[in-house]
Amino acid sequence: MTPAPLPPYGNNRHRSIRRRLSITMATVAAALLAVPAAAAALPVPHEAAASVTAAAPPTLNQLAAAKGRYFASATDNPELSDAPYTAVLGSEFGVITPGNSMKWDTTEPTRGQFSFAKGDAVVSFAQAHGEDVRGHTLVWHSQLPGWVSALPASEVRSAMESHIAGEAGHYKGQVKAWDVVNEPFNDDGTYRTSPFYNAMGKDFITYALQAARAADPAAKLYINDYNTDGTGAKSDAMYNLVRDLKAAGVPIDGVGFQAHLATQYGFPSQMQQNLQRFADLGVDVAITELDVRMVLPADATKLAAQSTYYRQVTEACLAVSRCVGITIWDYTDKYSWVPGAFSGQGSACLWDSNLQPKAVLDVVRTALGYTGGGGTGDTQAPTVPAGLTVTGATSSSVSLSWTAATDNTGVTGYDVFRGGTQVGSSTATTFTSTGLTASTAYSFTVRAKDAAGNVSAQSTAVTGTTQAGGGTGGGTLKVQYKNNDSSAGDNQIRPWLQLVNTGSGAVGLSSVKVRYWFSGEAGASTYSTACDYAVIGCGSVTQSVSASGSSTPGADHYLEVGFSSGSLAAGASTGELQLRFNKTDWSNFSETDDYSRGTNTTFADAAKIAVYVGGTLVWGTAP
Ligand code: 9MR
Repeated sequence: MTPAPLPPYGNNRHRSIRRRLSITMATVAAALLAVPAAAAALPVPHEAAASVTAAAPPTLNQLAAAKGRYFASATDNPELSDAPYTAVLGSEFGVITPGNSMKWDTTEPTRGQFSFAKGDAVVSFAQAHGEDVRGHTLVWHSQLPGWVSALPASEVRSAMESHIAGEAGHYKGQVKAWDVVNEPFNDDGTYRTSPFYNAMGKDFITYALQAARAADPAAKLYINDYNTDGTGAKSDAMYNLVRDLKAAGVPIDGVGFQAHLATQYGFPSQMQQNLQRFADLGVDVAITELDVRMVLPADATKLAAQSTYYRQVTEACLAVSRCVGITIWDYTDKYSWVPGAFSGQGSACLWDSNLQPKAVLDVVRTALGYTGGGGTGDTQAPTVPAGLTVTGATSSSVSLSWTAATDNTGVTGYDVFRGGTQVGSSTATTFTSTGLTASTAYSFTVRAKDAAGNVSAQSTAVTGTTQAGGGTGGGTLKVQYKNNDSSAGDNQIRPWLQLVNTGSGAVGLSSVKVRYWFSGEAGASTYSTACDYAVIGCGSVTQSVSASGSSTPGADHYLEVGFSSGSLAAGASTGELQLRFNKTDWSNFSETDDYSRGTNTTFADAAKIAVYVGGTLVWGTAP
């Protein structure tokens, strides 16, 4: 295939979008082949050039056009007098949509008396900036003047057809696509009652589409709705409607998916597959009102979800060849409909309320194929997560925690690697790696990421070892300690210990180790150990002393206690282990600062003596 010429940009975008709305598969494929590398070198439209640096990325519409799509924004008439706002509106997008000014209550507030001044202002703005217009909307139950609702049923069809003829006729040739019918369904997939449905049943949709085709034969005709973005009853109802309209030869060119998403409600199920099944009916599909709101205040978790949703919507559209473009329901929080409609929610748009680009804008750019730097200017990676530790293990899982990383725009999450392969992500500073093999050591690292896709280097690795299997259930162990040493400055240390199984299953003792940290002081670096008495028998108790490598005061060595055999039943204790050790030159210790030492002379839980099962820390805090 010979690649087609690049889609025109900048002041020629009008032509590019007109062509886009009837784009063929061949031009999509050619654009995909031809443009990404060249896009970054294309001139920035003059409106943007005044306010951004030479390193500014391509516009959203340029990036989308390189993928054979348009990128659009809603707008509204009061906003058109906000010069900083219109600088972006007029440069970043290939298509704009009036959020209100083509609705029935504005265009025909009194029967037969049309008022197109506000809609015309949006069209004029678009034309002055080389942008196309999506018309929104001809037939909708809302923002409908009272006179329509008051009509006798017998007059509603003619009023509807006159309205469509008047409005779509007025904008003939100036509106590239119309949301002819908006929101015809209830969420359960039944038809919504409205003056139109009440008067004509579902045939009002057919009549509306036919009237729109007659008024402007070149305009693409859409049905548009919300909560049809993923699969479900409402989406099925829309699918069945479009299938039946196509089968009956009713003029329908596209289906609009509003995509008003919210981080607290999850991402629509199978959006890409859903768009594809509509496309397979022989219609275009479009994302028509995208925004992703959240319950305020925003935090890293919500922002990460929002970024993911914007990315997934963009990817879904790009994956469906008949998805012609994406419209965001205004580009800035300054004019978003969300706070007015959902109290306490917001931050739904790509630019903030001061018209500053947000990090999520870079996420959308990246999803559209942009690989260059620049963007919101954020090329700074988060700090490397520190303090990665194993906080627990079962026979099939290892739990991790780490210290939060920091970032100039905020950390949005962490990737977790096991043996060098990413095994998951977390928006919190904890993660549990599951599906592991018993009694096996695994190496873990984590890295931090931000909304612009910058990632930190990987953390220092930590080893987590799963518990032994055996089907007895994961026991939970703790260690208790009593100080049986009357002198903190003599030549022996006498930790008396007992191990307690607080879990609901037996634990095999041979994989258990207990560590008591102390300072070796001057003198010999070799040690002797003794077990004077153990309820379970000193013969099954092992002891050794090792240098710890820890720089924590009082913790340069540890006594490690193990067991050669045996099992500790649920709820059972080993009973006391009367332990003692000394340096081989019998030089004195100075125990008062020893990390694991306590002064209690009856047994008590010891948080600074650690218990490991199969090498994994299950009790206490290691230095
Ligand atoms: O953005 C529009 C807002 O300014 C209006 O107050 C609101 C009134 O219903 O309509 C908004 O746009 C809606 C669109 O026309 C249809 N889908 C839902 C949009 C958000 O409410």
